[in-house]
Amino acid sequence: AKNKPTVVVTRKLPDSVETRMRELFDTRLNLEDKPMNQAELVEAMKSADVLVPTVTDRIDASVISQAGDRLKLIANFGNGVDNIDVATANKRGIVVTNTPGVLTEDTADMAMALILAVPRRLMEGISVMEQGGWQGWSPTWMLGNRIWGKRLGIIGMGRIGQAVARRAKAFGMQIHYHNRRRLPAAVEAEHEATYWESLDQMLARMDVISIHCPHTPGTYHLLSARRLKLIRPDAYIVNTARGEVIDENSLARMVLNNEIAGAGLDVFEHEPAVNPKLAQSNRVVLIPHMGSATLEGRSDMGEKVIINIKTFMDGHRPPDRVLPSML
Ligand code: 8YV
Repeated sequence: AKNKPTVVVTRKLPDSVETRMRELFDTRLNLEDKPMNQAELVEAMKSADVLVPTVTDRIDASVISQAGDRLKLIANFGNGVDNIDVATANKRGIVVTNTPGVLTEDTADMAMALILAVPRRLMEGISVMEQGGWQGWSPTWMLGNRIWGKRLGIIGMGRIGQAVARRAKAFGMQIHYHNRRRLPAAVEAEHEATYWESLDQMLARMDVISIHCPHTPGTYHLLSARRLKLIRPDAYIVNTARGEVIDENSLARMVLNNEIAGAGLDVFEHEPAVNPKLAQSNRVVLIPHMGSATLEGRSDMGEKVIINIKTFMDGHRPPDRVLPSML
């Protein structure tokens, strides 16, 4: 019988996924679920044919070059691969895969939840009730902003961006988007979406902005201090993509100075740290990187990881191979 590949998993995964992996591979699990530091990652990679990292593992050029020759596949448990230096891995003959598709709807749901929660001041209302602070109803109290009829500007109109567009359209929003490439006319028509080649021009016209692009060298601080200033002071911003896409310090300052109406953030520049200015403000809703956090989603992500490993080990091209040219 063929030797089973040694698969090192860096974090605790759903039980069903771990069970299946143990059946198929010589699987080394991280039952404690303690994040590995760079030295521990290097050690783990030395004894692995396959590494299964998550967003909390920084597989940079230094880690890859110290990892030795045994490692052949990095099967990321996650869609974003900004935690992995894909080009360096590929140069050393290591294939990288991700888990696209299966977290689209869950992430879009969370973005829509924030698009609703922030303008309607949902968390403020909840916190009044939790603190027993409800003195009585008033026609002018707790007024938020309507989203129906408003303009939603989607940055990054891929799978998740389009899933958000479908939801927002059902809530009566007008869909606008900025993307590296304009969508085919038929897809644009399906979403009744308006394309903005200029991100600057789009930002200045939107009521709500939602980010759905990957974090790459090209999108780092895409929403820089300068661009954030283009956003109208009565507009809202939602981020379920990657914290690095927004200059978080500048955003925090703007929120405190009432230069933006509010923000709904699932992701942060230096997770798990959160800019304390953001945490202070009641105009923001903060959640801890929960976009894909459903039992179903995380199980499906595990399935994808397993299929990628199996296909690769059987000598075929894994379905979700990531190439530097795709980033
Ligand atoms: C996960 C994500 O939380 O897929 C992504 O890019 O950010 C989330 O699905 C995380 O990546 C798991 O590693």
